[in-house]
Amino acid sequence: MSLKRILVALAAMAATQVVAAPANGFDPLEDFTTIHKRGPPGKSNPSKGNPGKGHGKGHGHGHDGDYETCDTYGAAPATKAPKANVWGPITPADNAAVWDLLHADASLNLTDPSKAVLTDNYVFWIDTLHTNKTDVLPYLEGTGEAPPKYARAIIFRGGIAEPDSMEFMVGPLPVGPETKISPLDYIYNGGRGGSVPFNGRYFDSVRSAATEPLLVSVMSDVADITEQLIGGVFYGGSDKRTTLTSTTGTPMSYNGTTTYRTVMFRNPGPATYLTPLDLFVLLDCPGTDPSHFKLKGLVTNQRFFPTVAEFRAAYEKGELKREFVQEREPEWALVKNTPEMGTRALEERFAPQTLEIGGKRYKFDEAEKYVEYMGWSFYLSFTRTLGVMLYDIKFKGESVIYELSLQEAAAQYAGHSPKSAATVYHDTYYSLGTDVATLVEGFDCPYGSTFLPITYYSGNKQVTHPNAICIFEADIGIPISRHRTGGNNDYGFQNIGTVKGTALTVRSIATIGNYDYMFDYQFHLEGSMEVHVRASGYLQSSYYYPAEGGKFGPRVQVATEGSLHDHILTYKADFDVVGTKNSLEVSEIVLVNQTQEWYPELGSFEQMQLNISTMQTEQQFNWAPNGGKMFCVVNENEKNRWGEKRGYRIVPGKSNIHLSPMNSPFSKHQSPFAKSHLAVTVQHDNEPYANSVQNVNLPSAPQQDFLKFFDDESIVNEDIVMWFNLGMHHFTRAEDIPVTLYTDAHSSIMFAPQNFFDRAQDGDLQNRRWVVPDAETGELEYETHGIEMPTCAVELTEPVLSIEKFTSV
Ligand SMILES: *[C@@H]1O[C@H](CO)[C@@H](O)[C@H](O)[C@H]1NC(C)=O
Ligand SMILES: *[C@@H]1O[C@H](CO)[C@@H](O)[C@H](O)[C@H]1NC(C)=O
Ligand SMILES: *[C@@H]1O[C@H](CO)[C@@H](O)[C@H](O)[C@H]1NC(C)=O
Ligand SMILES: *[C@@H]1O[C@H](CO)[C@@H](O)[C@H](O)[C@H]1NC(C)=O
Ligand SMILES: *[C@@H]1O[C@H](CO)[C@@H](O)[C@H](O)[C@H]1NC(C)=O
Ligand SMILES: [Cu+2]
Repeated sequence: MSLKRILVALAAMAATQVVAAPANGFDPLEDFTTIHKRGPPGKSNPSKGNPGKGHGKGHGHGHDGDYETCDTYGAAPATKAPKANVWGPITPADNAAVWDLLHADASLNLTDPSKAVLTDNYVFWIDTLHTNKTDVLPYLEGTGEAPPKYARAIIFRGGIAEPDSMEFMVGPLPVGPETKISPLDYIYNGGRGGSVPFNGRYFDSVRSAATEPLLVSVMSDVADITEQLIGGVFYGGSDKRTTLTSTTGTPMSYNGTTTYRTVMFRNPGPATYLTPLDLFVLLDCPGTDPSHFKLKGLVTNQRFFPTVAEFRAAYEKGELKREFVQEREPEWALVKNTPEMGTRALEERFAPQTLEIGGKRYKFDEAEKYVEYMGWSFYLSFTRTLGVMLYDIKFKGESVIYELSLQEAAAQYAGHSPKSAATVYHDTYYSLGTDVATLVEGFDCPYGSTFLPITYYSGNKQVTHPNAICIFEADIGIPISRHRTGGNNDYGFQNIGTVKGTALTVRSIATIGNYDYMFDYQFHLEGSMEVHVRASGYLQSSYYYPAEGGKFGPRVQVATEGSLHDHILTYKADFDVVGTKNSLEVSEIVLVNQTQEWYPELGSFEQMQLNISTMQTEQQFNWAPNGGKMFCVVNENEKNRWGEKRGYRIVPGKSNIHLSPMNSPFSKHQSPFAKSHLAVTVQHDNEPYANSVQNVNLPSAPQQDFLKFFDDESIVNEDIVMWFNLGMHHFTRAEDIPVTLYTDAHSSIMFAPQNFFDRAQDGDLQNRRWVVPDAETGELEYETHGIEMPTCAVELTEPVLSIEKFTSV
């Protein structure tokens, strides 16, 4: 099998900018030796410390000094992972072999997906199956072999007596005599195992193509009306006369016994999501026989017409109006400079940057996708369904989290129209990992970041997106700790201690249709870590109906209303705080009226105190109002020097919300994971995922029901898993145009050591200052630990963006 490499260069700009060089006069890059006394800035010779390595471009130019180039682009120093990455994706060779094995199996009777019709059996996708933790732990402890990899494969079976979608596990890999294809049932609790009824399964291009003739016939019948009413016509997606785009959201079924399709029309073009039109065509399209597909009705002007005849009659009576004309030109909705908005003073200057000018301070094992940073270590994995996943997260050699992964990116909309009222998205349905792509260096991630590709499989081919994940250490803009000790001397203080604040971030952006979700895992120097998600990209908006009075969102364009919706990002954090046996300690601030003997004048007076308890059983739960409950994952068997249980606190961050609708028919039983802020369960190999990728179409008969995880098992001194939700109530606004802003659309959570250590883990950091006034002279003495400011020239290069595809032939 040979690999054919197709390289599409999007842009290859070789411009080089020299952005930092010693200025005339005071030299900010001046040699900063161990003790620097206050006084006139000493004119010492520029040091040649930290010559550029790897990417070294020789000498900087254009300034008096003769500086080496900073190591901004240097590769992260190599390291060797202590263990093989047993969580990593299956290899391209494994994928191809699994593909061949499936197609060689006569009982599966598979058709080439590119030629498939509704009544064929064909592969939907192949991905990596999670590796059972029970098998991994002995390997990590050195008492067992590395567990083998397994693939998971979803097969659409339109060709069997009761058509469905069926999932299989294939392994062990690599494919050999032991390899078996077996039903993948054990991860699903809905009652049908890996089988999804045909009417609930993913609505792929084959199903879409099968319903297109009905849609085209309805829309052709009313083309004269749509031209007047919404300014366009639809004769089919590939018909040259067509001037509209059609789109369908999810869910498309309630319990898998039928399929309905709610078609919405928009103006085509890059800003299509912002140019919705006031027409919906509702189709019933159950089963594999298109002769059973029927029109359910048309909706416009917020009125429902069961038949084309009734629709036409209303139009001919002059009852249907176009109140607002939707924009057809996309210019106003593009993320590009808008000169009409004017300019801002000093905007022509190069913006501040975060650069790893001292050379990278993290190590990377490229083969095992293993990172070490300032005491932290972890492995990366990736799947087409869930994107980037982290495993075996340790700090200073002790385990903190076994698995940290996104489980679902859900959204639910509201509105008085068939589309906005009925839309619930589960982005794993769309294989959100496959939407993780190109990051623009210097903008999406700092210049000089480490960029990694992602690979997934499309049929028997591998698809690679280069520059899809970035890793970088950045200045967080605050010291992590500092104190100025008050002085009884003439200088006002005795000392100032301040510790440089930086953090390592692993970032990816998945553009799932309209939205660009940015996923960050951030590691702080003192042992805490944060998970952030931000959203940018286009609103899924609605046609503007003034009669609603803004209750589903404001008008944001002539004919466009921002639709109210919730975003809920569900994560799994399998904590293993110094081992697998953990408990969840809840410390609640309670108010008590009590007396203290030495305040007889007060009698009984109010105080707060902690009511400390251990949560007993699996449950979903919420953050307390006013932050009144602290949740800590503790190890009861491990105490710190002070006798306290060692733990990690789950610290609320920004916008820690859960899904608002609790009883909506569109999210009733297939989205329970989104309906609480937090949840805790016992780890089980058959409960690796909160959701299933085809659940969204089964709101009343889910394939996977997260609620079934909660069967009153004890969580005391057990291997517990925390689930948490990040997100936002998307309170849409004019400033969502052209796209939602990452600054505001941001949610986060933190995990911070809580008596995990005997003291804060900042004492061993050397990038700090300890400033003491000399007792005699008052001159300030700075302790710098010999870490010198690099005296080098920063040369930044415009990134070369590319989309690479590797196709096996
Ligand atoms: C295999 O599938 C095709 C349709 O793709 C069908 O016509 C044929 O009857 C099937 N063969 C068997 C043995 O089921
Ligand atoms: C699905 O829902 C329909 C309509 O409510 C009902 O008639 C049918 O029994 C349900 N089927 C299943 C399998 O739940
Ligand atoms: C404390 O006593 C005051 C006065 O009687 C009462 O209003 C308050 O509710 C009490 N607080 C608590 C926590 O019991
Ligand atoms: C302390 O917490 C426990 C467990 O939640 C609860 O049963 C008890 O009532 C609380 N006590 C006070 C004083 O709030
Ligand atoms: C993982 O564990 C489950 C539950 O014990 C078991 O059914 C399944 O076969 C295991 N998977 C693999 C790949 O060994
Ligand atoms: Cu939104």
